Amino acid sequence: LEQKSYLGVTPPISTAESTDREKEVTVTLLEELRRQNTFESEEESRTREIVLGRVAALVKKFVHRISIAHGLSESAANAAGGKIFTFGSYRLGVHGPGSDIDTLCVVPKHVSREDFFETFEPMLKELEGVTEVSGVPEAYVPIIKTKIDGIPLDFLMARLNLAVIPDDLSLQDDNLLRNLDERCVRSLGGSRQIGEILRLVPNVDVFRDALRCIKLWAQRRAIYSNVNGFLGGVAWALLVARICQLYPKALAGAIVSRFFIIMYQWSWPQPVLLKQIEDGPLQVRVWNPRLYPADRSHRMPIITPAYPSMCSTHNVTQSTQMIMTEEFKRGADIVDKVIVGTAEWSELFSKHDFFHKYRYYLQIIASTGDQDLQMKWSGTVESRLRQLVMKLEYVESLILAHPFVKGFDQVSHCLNEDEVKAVAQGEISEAIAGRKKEDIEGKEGAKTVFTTTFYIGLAIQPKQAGAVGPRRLDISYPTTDFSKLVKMWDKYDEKTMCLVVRHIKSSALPDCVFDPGERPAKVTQKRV
Ligand code: 3AT
Ligand code: MN
Ligand code: MN
Repeated sequence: LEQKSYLGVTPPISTAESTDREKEVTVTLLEELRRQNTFESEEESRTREIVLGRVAALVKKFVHRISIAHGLSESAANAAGGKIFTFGSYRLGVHGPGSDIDTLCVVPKHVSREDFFETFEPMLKELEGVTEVSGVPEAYVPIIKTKIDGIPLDFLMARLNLAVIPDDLSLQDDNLLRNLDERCVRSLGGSRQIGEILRLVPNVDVFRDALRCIKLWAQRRAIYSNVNGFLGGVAWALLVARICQLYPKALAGAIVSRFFIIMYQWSWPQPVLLKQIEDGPLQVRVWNPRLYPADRSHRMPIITPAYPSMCSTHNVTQSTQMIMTEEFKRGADIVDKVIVGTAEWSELFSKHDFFHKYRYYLQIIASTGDQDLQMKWSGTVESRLRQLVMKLEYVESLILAHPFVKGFDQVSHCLNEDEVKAVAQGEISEAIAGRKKEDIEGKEGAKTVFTTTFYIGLAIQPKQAGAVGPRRLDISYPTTDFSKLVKMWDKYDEKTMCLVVRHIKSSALPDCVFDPGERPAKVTQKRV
């Protein structure tokens, strides 16, 4: 029987080494990535290692403390162990300056999630160099966010069914998931997926350099965002990893070039897999379009490799798929030119043109009178935006509805109820915009309003030749429907939260969506 000699679900496309030209463009690519400031300094890198060392020791101290409280002997408490695993961009080796370190704390079975928030969190607060600590125990994936020596860290925790967590523990074994709390299974997920990705690529250094390029490109082109229907960090990593499998000997420059052309031509909804999907010991769903209709609706399925395998691109819609496909094409064209020497890598990373591209935009304005509430309300609205995009996709004369990847936050100090109403409608006059907190302090009826404005660009079908009268675009149904849907949120309160959806012409876009000097010259009739 022939032994499989390759990584992936098919043999490689080519096992050839990169050409001399591909070597050259790989060198210039890395130079450009350095110029674009995607790498941290050596000093920051050392700080991270020191912080991680201190954190690893703190986790052991925490497990020791809880063990003693449970009546274990000093030696048993020491042996109980405790280990940290990193995941996210740091573990992948593609983090930039200022990235966080996503850190999973693995503890033995006598240490509980309550201990994590009641004992470990206060221990963190006492650690030298800690500036921020905030635990969110009720989150879907419970988390403690912190900053140590200037480095942001996200802490998750998983309690395994083991009396002792040895230093050489690996999380690869699916049986570790047996009889665990769901939150622990979810917390282990990120780390297990990344461990598997790194095992499934032929050359980790090539993978890292190519992924760094794709990440920067996707961020600059405004298509890096899972919640808005584009791809998140894990999905981009999986795509690059698959290309690495298909060209196991290629250098990063060659991987990037194949990446664009293969992704442009991919026959979706054929899934991208790094290995065959495996079954495992839990009563949980594994991605399976033959069994589950919901999985059949995934347009660009990119499947995580570790059990339980899931689709990392659940949010992709018809519109976002079209936008990404266009970007793959643009990338392929530029990289072709880079290879023949008629373009520079920097062209690949030029800023998106979202706010220049459309004649009409939808503004979705979420507002409240309180900063903390605003975070929750705008987050809820943002998480439902793709529902609006999908409803708009049914509108006949719309070719696509293009959601922008981030909302714009503004704080407005209003003197009266009329101003409050105007701001909530997106009408922030220069007088309001220029006002400071002090200007309204102590004034009766004055109020501060927090707004977050999301944008959807509307590509409208050109008017049919011979058609009579103006083309009508009726989007009242999808927008009303969307408002209703958002307000079904169980914490929605009509007295404190406001949502406005309206459409504007591109000329009415506010200055804050443009970089200084980016705004196209307006045709002004006022100044003659
Ligand atoms: P950065 O370099 O940190 O910007 P990253 O890929 O590490 O890039 P994050 O730190 O935001 O990005 O996320 C790392 C992983 O943590 C990705 C995902 O598995 C998990 N994760 C992120 N946000 C959440 C969330 N809100 N809830 C649960 N898991 C999350
Ligand atoms: Mn991270
Ligand atoms: Mn994080």
